[in-house]
Amino acid sequence: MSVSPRPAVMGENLKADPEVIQAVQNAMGNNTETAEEKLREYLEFKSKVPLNIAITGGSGNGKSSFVNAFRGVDDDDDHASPTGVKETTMEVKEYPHPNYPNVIISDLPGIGTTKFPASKYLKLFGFNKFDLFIIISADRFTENDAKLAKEIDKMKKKFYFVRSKVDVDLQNEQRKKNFSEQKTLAEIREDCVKSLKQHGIESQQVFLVSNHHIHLYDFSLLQETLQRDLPDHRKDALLLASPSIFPGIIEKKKKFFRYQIWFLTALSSVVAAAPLPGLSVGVDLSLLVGAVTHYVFAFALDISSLRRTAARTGISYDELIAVLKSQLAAKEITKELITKVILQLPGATKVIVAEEVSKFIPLVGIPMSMTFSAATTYNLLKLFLDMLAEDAQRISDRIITDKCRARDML
Ligand SMILES: Nc1nc2c(ncn2[C@@H]2O[C@H](COP(=O)(O)OP(=O)(O)O)[C@@H](O)[C@H]2O)c(=O)[nH]1
Ligand SMILES: [Mg+2]
Repeated sequence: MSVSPRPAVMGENLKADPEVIQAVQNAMGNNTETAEEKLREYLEFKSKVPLNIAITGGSGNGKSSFVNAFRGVDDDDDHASPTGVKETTMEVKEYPHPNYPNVIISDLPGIGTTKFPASKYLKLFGFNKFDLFIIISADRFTENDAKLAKEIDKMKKKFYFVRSKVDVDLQNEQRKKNFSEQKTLAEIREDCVKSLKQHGIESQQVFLVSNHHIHLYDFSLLQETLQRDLPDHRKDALLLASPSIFPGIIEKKKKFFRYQIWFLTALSSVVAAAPLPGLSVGVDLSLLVGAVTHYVFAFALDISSLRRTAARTGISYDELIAVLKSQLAAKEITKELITKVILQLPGATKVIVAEEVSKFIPLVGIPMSMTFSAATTYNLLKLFLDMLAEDAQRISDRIITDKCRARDML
């Protein structure tokens, strides 16, 4: 389902524009599925779109650390790519993202380790299954790196050069008089570009990263560049799997889900306006549970993700939990929890969304088959999304404050 057109009017009086209605009707196809199934599939983003990113480069360059950093996994985690170990195996190791297993980061042995020529190396590791290649060096790029890039290019695949461990360079340079971070970074970049030129690769962008400080330097620029270059479906897969600590990612994820929400709402209004056989109008609680669960996972606010974040950052799990405000993070999302949160909404918001909800809630218990109108669904989802995005921002701010403090102490 594509989510490009915007509705003309949003909010209380939901009225989707003809373009959206058309898109929705197209998406509904020949009515073989029920609306609820369609909504569920859409909201829960049954991420089947595979994205496989190959990481390659010499031993010790930070490949495994990069794999772990991107997946938000601590180097000591049971599911981590082991770091600081000399490469001995000749296999590709696949590391699925913990919350989006359709996104796989593959750790390839460095081409130098295998001693194969570039074409054989790519064939041996089945280059076709990879969407793109990231070539990592902790120093200048070598002839092997360049040969590999040229061969990847011949295979019509994309490659990106990453220079890791810039934090180490900066720390070393810091001891000198007249130290300037910008100047040091510019010199590293220039040196890398020059080394590539020497090996026949012209005007290539090089991304400077620290696998231990992924919110700094070019890690997020790399993410943006990959996202820009990927085809539509894979763009979304990469976005959802990207760490929320990258600048701008929370906002982008929020935008992605906003589109989903109005599409969902348009879908409900379309079905309500022109009832199609076999399609139900209501969006029920279980659907909200599915959507909110997805937001929680995308913002890494589920219990397992928060535990992983705690392990990676050294900030305790309890300290992370302490900054959360939404009542939806670090909890299992159930119908009961959603209802409780709705009923506890502050005055004005409650008037907008809870009027309809309270009609359904009798004195004894909560009917779990509660359904909502398009307007209420829209308001509720928007509200839950905002709450969770704010919590994600709180976690991100907490980590960054901690890292800044650690840097100041160096
Ligand atoms: N300071 C710093 N150390 C790094 C960085 N990337 C990797 N390392 C360290 O460098 C060593 C080798 O990294 P590893 O990821 O195992 O490299 P691989 O052999 O290419 O997989 C490990 O001790 C890592 O902790 C980085 O960006 N900054
Ligand atoms: Mg490794």
